[in-house]
Amino acid sequence: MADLKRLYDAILNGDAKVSAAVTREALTEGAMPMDLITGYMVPAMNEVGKLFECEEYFVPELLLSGRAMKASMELMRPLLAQQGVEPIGRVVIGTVKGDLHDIGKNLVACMLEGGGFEVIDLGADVSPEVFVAAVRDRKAKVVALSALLTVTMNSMRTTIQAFQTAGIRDQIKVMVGGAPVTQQFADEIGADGFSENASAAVTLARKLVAA
Ligand code: B12
Repeated sequence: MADLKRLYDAILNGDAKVSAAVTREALTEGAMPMDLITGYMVPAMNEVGKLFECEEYFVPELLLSGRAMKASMELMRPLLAQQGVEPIGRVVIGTVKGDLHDIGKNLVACMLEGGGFEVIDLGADVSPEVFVAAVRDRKAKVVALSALLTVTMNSMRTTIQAFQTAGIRDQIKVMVGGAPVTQQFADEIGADGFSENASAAVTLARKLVAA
C-alpha cells in the first residue's frame, strides 16, 4: 500500500519525484484522485502557505512545492477525464497582462480541476485579446483572473471591458483573485465574484455556474 503521508511530505518538502512516485503507486492501487487531492495535497500546500507567511519558507520552497503538486496533478488529469465524470463547467484561467506571478493561479487551477471543473490554463501575462479568444474557442462559462501586483489589477478591468467590447460579457461569469484584490475592487470593475483563497474559489465557481 502506498504510504500517503509520503505524498503530504513530498509536497511540503517540494520533492516532485517522490510526489509523482507515491501518486502513481496510489492510483495503480485504485486510490481516488479526489481523496489524494483533498486529503493530502491541499493540506500540504496549506502548510506551505503557513510556513511562507511566518517566513520559514521563501520563494524557492514555494516554487518547489508548487512543482511537486503539479507533478501529481498531471498524473491524475487523464484519470479524472477517463472516469467520464461530466465536468461541472469549463473555466478559462490566467494571470492578467503584465503579471508573471502564477503560483496562486496554479493552485486555484489545481483545486478547480480537483473539484470537477475542466480547466483551460492560459498561463501568466495573458492579454485581454487572448482571454477573449479562449472564451470564444473553448466556449467557457467561467473566467478566472489572477493578479498579484497593484499595477496589474487594472488589467483585470481592461480584460472585463474587452469581454464587453467583444459582446460576450453576458455569456460568462468572471471571478477575480490574488493577494491585492478585494471584494470592493471586484465590485468596482464589475466582476461576478471574488475569493481569497483556492478552496473558496471552488465554492465560488460552483455558485457561479449554478446561477
Ligand atoms: C513569489 C513572488 C514572486 C515570484 C513569482 C514566481 C511565480 N512563478 O509566481 C517572482 C520572483 C518572479 C516575483 C516577481 C516580482 N514581484 Co513578486 N512576489 C512573490 C511573493 C513573494 C509571493 C506570491 C505568491 O506566490 N504567494 C503564494 C500564493 C499561493 O498566494 P497568492 O498568489 O496570493 O494566491 C492565493 C490567493 O490570492 C488566491 N488567488 C490567486 N489568484 C486567484 C485567482 C482567482 C480567480 C481567485 C478566485 C483566487 C485567487 O488563491 C491563491 C491560493 O490560496 C509576493 C509576496 C506575497 N506575500 O504575496 C511578492 C509580490 C507579489 N511581488 C511583488 C513585486 C513588486 C514583484 C516585482 C515587480 C519585483 C521586481 N521589482 O521585479 C516582480 C514582478 C514581475 C511581474 N511582472 O509580474 C510585490 C507586489 C507589490 C504590489 N503591491 O504591487 C509583492 C507583494 C512583494 C512585496 N511585498 O513587495 N515575485
